[in-house]
Amino acid sequence: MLRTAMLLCLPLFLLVILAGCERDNDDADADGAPAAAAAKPNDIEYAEPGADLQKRINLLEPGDTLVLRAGTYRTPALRVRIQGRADAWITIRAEKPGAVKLASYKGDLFTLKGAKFLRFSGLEILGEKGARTKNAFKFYGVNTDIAVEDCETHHLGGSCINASGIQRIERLAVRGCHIHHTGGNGEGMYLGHQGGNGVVVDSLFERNWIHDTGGDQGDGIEINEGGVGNVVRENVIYNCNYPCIYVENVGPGKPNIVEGNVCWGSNDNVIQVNGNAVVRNNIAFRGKRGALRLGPEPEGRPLPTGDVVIKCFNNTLSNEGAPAVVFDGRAKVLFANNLVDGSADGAPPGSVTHNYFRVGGLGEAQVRGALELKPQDLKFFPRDGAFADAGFAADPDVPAIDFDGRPRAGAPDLGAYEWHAKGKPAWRIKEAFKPSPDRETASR
Ligand SMILES: [Ca+2]
Ligand SMILES: [Ca+2]
Repeated sequence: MLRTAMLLCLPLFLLVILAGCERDNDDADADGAPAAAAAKPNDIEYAEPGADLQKRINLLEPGDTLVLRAGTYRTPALRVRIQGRADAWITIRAEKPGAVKLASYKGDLFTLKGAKFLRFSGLEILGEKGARTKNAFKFYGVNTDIAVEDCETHHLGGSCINASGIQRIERLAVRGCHIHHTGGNGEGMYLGHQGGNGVVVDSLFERNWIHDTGGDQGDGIEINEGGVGNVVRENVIYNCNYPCIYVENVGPGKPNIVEGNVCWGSNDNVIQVNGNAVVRNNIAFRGKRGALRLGPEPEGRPLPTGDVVIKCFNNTLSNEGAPAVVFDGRAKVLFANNLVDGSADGAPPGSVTHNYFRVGGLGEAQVRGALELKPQDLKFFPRDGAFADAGFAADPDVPAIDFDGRPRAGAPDLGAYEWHAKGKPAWRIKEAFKPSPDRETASR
């Protein structure tokens, strides 16, 4: 009995010693530098299925990592109110990516409010029968510097990222996530708030694989009014009820960038951009209303104001049964170097120049050639050298690389690929993550 008590006391004793050491260090720090933080080593904590995750999350401090061991965690919604520091992020991650499943009894899985410098990595968040997780990550209030990496979310009653309840998010990064089979409103990511009361800014959404987004709406990635300085790139998005990518901002500010994405299969427009954006190097096809729409819907949306121009360069747009590109007719555009494998609807103010149109034609300096794409085989590399070096160069946002991340040589080409005689893309489009150009180079 005494022995047990001593054993129990021993860790406590060590803790007192250690705490004492920390205090000594603080006292020794005479030059007035911030002391306590440096003295505390970054903790790596482990949790197993059945652990009280809420309690464990509440204890995390700057620099700490909570590692979830393999298994299935069934939990109430987890409130995340913790803050790391720029030099000491807090991480919540799977010990082995893909081996940790999280399901909420009901409601959301993680709810973030006032969180900062926080990373989630390698987690699988799912809805299960009888334990229907709504949103995987639901945001409230103000959150900054949040990363969601290499996670999978699926069969939810909501979205992967739902930021409908925010005041503001700055520097959110969602990358390498596999997002599918959403429910509720059904967006893969719902960023900001329709009408602009709550904005997502300076954020990055890259190399995600998003498909089969359903529910009432089911956009793939939706950035709402007031969101500026965001980058949506290198995502593979298909089978969406609403647009695969929808970017609404019509006001001034840093443009949103939509680039290097491949998107197909929407009951709406495949990509829709309403204003103040640069849209380049994308491949979009098979949309019930259009492959690309530039400008808001006719019904009751605000129009771009002032000098806002939608710049649209080097996209490959293909469609049958509906236009390949739809111009709102009121939103100002600079539309150049695009391969339009189908028809164009509407006539925009602004400049339409150096494009190919398979059906009909629009604007200045149209380029002719034999474009034989095979959308059914996901093949979009043009056969005809007529599109090489035939483009428009006089804008700083004309891309210096192509869809595959290869440098563009000579004058700009038309379409998402830089044409070359070998006629082969670096990456064959498929239902998978798009590899990063770095990885691509490394493997060649
Ligand atoms: Ca929506
Ligand atoms: Ca070229």
